[in-house]
Amino acid sequence: MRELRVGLIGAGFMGKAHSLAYAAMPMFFWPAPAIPVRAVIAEATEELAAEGAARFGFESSTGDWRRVIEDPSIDIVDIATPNHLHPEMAIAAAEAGKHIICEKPLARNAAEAKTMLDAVSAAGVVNMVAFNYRRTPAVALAKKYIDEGAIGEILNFRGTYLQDWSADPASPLSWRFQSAIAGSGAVGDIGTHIIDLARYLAGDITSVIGIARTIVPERPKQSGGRDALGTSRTGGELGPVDVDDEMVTMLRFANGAVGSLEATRNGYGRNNFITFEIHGTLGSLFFNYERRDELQVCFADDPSDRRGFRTVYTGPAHPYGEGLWPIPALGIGYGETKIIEAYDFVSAIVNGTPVRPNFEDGYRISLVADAILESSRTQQWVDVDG
Ligand code: NAI
Ligand code: SOE
Repeated sequence: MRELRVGLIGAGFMGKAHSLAYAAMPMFFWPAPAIPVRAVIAEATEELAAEGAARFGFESSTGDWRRVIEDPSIDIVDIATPNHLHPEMAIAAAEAGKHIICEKPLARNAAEAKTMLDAVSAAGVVNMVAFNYRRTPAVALAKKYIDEGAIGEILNFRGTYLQDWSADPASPLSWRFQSAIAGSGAVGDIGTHIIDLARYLAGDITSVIGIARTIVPERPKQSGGRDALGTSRTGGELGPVDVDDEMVTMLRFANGAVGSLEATRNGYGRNNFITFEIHGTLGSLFFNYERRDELQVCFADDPSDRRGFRTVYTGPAHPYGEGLWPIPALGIGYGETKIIEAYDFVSAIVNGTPVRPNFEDGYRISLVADAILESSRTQQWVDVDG
């Protein structure tokens, strides 16, 4: 069976998720399109890289990510570092002819994302941006129902992504609170996930008006480059937060639908509360990632005395069901979304088929994010145009 050699850059939270996905993908999807070989892992230092290789099962390690790009045996470059490093790494990888999967957001802003899109377009390499939540089977099922016309024309998309890991002002000033590294805050970090779902399910977004604001202006400085995601309390010297903590926005879609999005990392009690409710002319769909085996559906032609939301538990009859677990509701997790992502990416390389979301989608999502931030500054509707 064909093998594809992977060079992974970054051994943090996403380094772990992607390594798991490469190892597990053939166990779920068999026969696998190809076997991903965990070949080399790069980190900020030789020590971190060696630790990453030992932990995540890579053949070798390096403290210099350029060695991954220069290695002729590497087929796939996987970028799982903080956002400011994505453009330089992706452009170098494209110029070296590598297939690229890059973590979200594609870059700190749309201008940077465009340089990455141009590079992969010129190189003709397979490219994907890791907005994995659309690969939750219940989300893919919502897409299937919409494409089949089961809820008719879409009228309204309401989306949220609510978390609370940074609600405590004592949680550390990680890279996610620094615009030079992250680009923006809740808008870029989690807002882009729900923008991806809005575009995937309801179509292109044409204009926005929103509010993005910072709630905690200073946080204790953190030592080390890896984000502790609110779990450590350093209590030391404070440094400035120069990104947004939450955003609320209204949307207009190209197909005439309207919608709203909210994102916060300061909503006590909400953990990974990615929800959408979609109203169509023939029915409605509701999804909550915290109950991610379930899609709530209501169809207009249900008998009026039985009308109401009911629950479909995803399983073998649904998207990706052939590779996952044999009984509905055994439990889909975050790991499965990354395994499916790896499967679709590797399949695209082997079969020469398109894969989404690609860098074009990543760029268009960044345009929406930038427009939300601009409308927050101007308090005007802003057109999304690239
Ligand atoms: P993290 O802070 O846990 O890990 C980042 C790693 O990159 C650290 O280990 C750091 O030492 C390493 N790194 C920094 N500079 C480097 C360099 N020059 N060369 C090699 N490695 C370097 O961050 P996390 O959470 O893994 O985030 C990474 C990316 O993944 C970000 O773009 C983030 O937005 C995205 N992400 C996506 C998620 C999703 O659900 N799709 C979930 C979490 C993060
Ligand atoms: C923190 O908000 C974070 O790790 C995001 O960066 C991810 O993209 C999200 O999926 C989980 O939460």
